[in-house]
Amino acid sequence: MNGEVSGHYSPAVNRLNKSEKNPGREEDWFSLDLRLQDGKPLLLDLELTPVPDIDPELYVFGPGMREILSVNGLGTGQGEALRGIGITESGVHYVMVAARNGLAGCEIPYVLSIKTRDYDFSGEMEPNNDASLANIIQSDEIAGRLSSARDRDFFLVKTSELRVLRIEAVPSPELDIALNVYDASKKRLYEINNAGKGEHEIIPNASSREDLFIEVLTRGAAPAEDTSYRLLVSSRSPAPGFEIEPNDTRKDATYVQGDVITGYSTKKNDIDYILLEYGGRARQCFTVNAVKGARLKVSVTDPQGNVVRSVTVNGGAEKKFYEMIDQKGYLVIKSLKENYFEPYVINVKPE
Ligand SMILES: [Ca+2]
Ligand SMILES: [Ca+2]
Ligand SMILES: [Ca+2]
Ligand SMILES: [Ca+2]
Repeated sequence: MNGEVSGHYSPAVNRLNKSEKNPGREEDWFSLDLRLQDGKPLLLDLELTPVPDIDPELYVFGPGMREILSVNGLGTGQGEALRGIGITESGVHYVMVAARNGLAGCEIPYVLSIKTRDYDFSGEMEPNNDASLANIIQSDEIAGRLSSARDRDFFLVKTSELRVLRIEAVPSPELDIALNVYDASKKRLYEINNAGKGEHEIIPNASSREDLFIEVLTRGAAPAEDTSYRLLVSSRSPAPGFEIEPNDTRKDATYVQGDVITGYSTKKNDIDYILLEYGGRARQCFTVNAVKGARLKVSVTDPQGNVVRSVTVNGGAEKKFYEMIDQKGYLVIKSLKENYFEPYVINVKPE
């Protein structure tokens, strides 16, 4: 269904409103009888035009007067919008419009636009403001919107085997976007806020054997008008020679066989431990290629993890050094300056 209704923020005290929270408040209620086809969810989009001196509130209730979502607080003389509200059961739904700043009325009417569309996994479904309400990711690109500075959008990546995920958030030009990633027990694994307004945030290689939650949020002030974003999530199997995060400590080191090691600045100040093991004493030649824009400090350790040599490599350059490994040792790659988009490559060969 698509349509528009209009109404007034009436100046009168509504004596019929006996609610404890807002006694006497003038509220405009609209009912929508929404029917799902074969149980498939619908998305409801609501837009309320601004009216001078009015700070509006917008509510959506489902069958049984269950509150689904509400929005307020953008300010006096502002409109409100709720987009992508998930309708998951058939029945009569209600939309309520009220003025937050008391009972002051206005001659100018508001217009409320009401639209529904099919939920096809290419967009978010609100409410999704905590992990228990996360939208399951079933598409490699999802369009979303941060409807206020407080909006949080959670997405769930389902997996039961080791997968390496590339997660990228692409905001509209005025939006300062940030990402958090949580494991299945809601422990935070990544808190990513490297870039500014309008710039991508990226986690190039988050690894997990179990479900992961991605939270999209803004760290900025109340977002400007266009608060849309795209979330790109792709996943692959782990590749030989590739680091597996988390590997920031010796005990979590990625064990690498073969002579090519590839890894990313996965986050700011990332540390990657790589375990090397040989049958005996082996003098190895290390060739480090840092990607443009990055700066890496690469260290080799003894079997106990004590650093025996360090080199710093700047982006676009290659550095070569030799070191003896006695049975085993670690390569420790510290990101001093990050390029999240492309990996570093280290070749290890017997001299
Ligand atoms: Ca949202
Ligand atoms: Ca949300
Ligand atoms: Ca890394
Ligand atoms: Ca790491």
